[in-house]
Amino acid sequence: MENRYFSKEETYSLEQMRALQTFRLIDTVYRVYNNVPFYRKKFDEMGIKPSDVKSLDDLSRLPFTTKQDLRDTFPYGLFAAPKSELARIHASSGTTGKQTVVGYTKRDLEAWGTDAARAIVAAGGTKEDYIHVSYGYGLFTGGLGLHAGGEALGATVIPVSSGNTKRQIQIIQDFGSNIIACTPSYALYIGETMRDMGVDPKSTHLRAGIFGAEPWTDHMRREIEKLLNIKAYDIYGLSEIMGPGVSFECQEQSGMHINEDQFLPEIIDPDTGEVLPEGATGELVFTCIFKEALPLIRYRTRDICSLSRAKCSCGRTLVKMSKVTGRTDDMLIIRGVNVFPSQVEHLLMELGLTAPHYLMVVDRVNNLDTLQIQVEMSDAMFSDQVRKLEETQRVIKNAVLSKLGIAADIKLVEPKAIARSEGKSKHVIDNRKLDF
Ligand code: DLL
Repeated sequence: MENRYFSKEETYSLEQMRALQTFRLIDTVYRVYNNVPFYRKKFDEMGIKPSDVKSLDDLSRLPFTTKQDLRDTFPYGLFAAPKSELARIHASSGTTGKQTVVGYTKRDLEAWGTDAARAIVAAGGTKEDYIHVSYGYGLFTGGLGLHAGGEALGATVIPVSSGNTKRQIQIIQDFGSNIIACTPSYALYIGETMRDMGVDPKSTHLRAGIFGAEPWTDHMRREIEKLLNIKAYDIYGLSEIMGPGVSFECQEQSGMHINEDQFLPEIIDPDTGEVLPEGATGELVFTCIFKEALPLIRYRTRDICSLSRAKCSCGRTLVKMSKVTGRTDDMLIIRGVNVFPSQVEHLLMELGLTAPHYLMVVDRVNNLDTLQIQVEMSDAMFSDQVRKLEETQRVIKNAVLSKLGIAADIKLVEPKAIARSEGKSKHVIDNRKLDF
């Protein structure tokens, strides 16, 4: 197998990596203590001075950061760089309508380009390739993240963005796309559409795909590989830490190498916060050690996985994380969009048109996620004319689309139709069966 890497750090010895990480961790701790009042207060409360952090072993003494902390300091409270240094803002879904805002300096954007370029190279990409980016462009980090990776590599980027599947296929054929980047479910959909259109995947120049932003299984991988006649690679990331490219798969296709020269990973017990040993399954936590604008300390991703330092046949020494098999919270990822049930509840309360009882039914039809939201009518509404009910449905549908960014089918159901529960109420039925 060909051994090619984008950066020297990918094959550092453990000793070299530890030395770099230690230096960067210490630098980061001073940076946040001096520039972010939130961290200074937390450190002071815990009696930690930046000078106390001398080695990687001191990491576990530092406080955690959560999505709630980002929300409480909305929009820029955790930023460690002055406004004049910011080069870009992105955002991801929040739990109650408010987005989580993240920022980058010029150096951060370059580092991100490096992260994504490493992923493209690990998927066999070279500067000769056409990189077809079908992740959405905009506040979502997918499109611009892979775009930066392609440019950093010196490849040719085709910034198609998502949607209009037939056009995607036309572009693959006409422009000679070699590597496609999108969500795995969209890749399946493109493959199926290609088949329905009678386009032979072997007649295209597609060779590989870089798929992430949502959980997917090895079964889906095989389906995609067959339908598109490519090798399919996983890529992981989250806006709070960087975006796509926090970790990426190599030719071995067994777990994702974490760019640990930039992001220090830990696995913790989500209930106790205790750090777990290598190989244990738990919640993934990251400390950004090479970020200027938003260097989060021990950020709790809520993603469940495990870490491994087993030798990899690709030659990279970067620690690997397993596929993400679940979350410790109730966040759903529907067609690549992060959705919290509490957002739906919040929105229904805000509209005040119906009772606040609802049930989200998620499914996968023809390889595309579908969302139906069943909303209970109030007793008063029950006698309303059909036209009025249709209007209510339309208003809710539009609000879900504009606030949550997702198209949903709204079904009004009779008062008391949604089962009440004595304990935690059940707001979601997820029929997509992802067996890991
Ligand atoms: O989804 C960034 C991204 C874009 C990653 C394109 C890969 C490709 P957010 O919108 O902030 O960022 O969502 C982050 O998505 O905490 C995971 O729960 C989930 N996620 C991302 N990648 C994967 C993956 C982008 N490969 C959240 N497998 C994360 C499973 C993933 N889940």
